[in-house]
Amino acid sequence: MLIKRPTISEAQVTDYAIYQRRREFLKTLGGIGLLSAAGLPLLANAATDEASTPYDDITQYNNFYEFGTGKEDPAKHAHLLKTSPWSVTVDGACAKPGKLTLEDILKPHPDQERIYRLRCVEGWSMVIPWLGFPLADLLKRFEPTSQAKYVRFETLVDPKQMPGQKRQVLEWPYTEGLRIDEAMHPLSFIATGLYGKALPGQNGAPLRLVVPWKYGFKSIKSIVRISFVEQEPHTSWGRSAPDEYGFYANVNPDVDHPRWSQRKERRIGEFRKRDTLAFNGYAEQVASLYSGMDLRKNF
Ligand SMILES: Nc1nc2c(c(=O)[nH]1)N[C@H]1C(S)=C(S)[C@@H](COP(=O)(O)O)O[C@H]1N2
Ligand SMILES: [Mo]
Repeated sequence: MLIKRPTISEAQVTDYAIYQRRREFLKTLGGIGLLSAAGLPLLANAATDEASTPYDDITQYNNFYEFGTGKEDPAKHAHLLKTSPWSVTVDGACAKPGKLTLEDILKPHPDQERIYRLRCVEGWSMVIPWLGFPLADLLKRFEPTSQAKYVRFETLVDPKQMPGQKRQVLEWPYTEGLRIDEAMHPLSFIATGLYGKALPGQNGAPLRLVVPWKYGFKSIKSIVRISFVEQEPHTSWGRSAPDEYGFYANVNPDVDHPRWSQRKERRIGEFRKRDTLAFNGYAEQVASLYSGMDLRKNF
């Protein structure tokens, strides 16, 4: 029997094949000691050996409600988003607040690659080769004070560029947050690209958060404001349904969403469902952040 698959253009297949081969090549060089860890940003910190999800799926099956609630809406409408010039306001409990241009934000941070699983709360997942840098490296530049217990992030608001904002499907701006120790954890990442290329609008250009051990909705896109705050910030999803979308949102197969189980997931491109892993497979690195916490209450 033939299984119907989405068609992938020849150019994109080639693109993907070249990308995988380049990775294999660099892995070989690294393996025989031709490249130091420092000279191998592409592979340092690779979080998984699982096959990366094809570029077309990563960029054509998205959640980005600012462009509509359908999975194809972001790819269709993200061309409306103007990512240059772009600036990010940093404020709250820090010694060096300010409004920075995208160039100011990115300049001190050379590209690193991180291959991370992304598990959506809806029950699907992908493996995405991001380009970017650790969130902690960015946050430290602003010298957060001891009052900075949490970090709040906001996405751009502009219904002309983001037509989905003409409807109140969520509270705009899309707002998310992390506890400061989660934000400073080495796995927390600012992505500016994927598959070795600039980040497409539908994936959150020009810069977005990636927190791989949490459900995808924590990984806020197209960030324009970062605030150091003392209280746990409200979030857009938490406001819309507090019983369904908790602040922590750590991937947890043992805690069901009120309307569905979280035991299994469908990896995009695969047929048989996979078991969902505690902390999305990153338990060894992050479980200690939550020692002593009741993860059913703090879902
Ligand atoms: N601003 C904003 N960020 C967002 C969303 C959104 O609707 N708006 N959706 C979230 C959800 S639910 C998921 S699963 C991921 C999807 O990221 P991807 O489209 O790059 O795979 O983005 C998250 N970040
Ligand atoms: Mo999601």
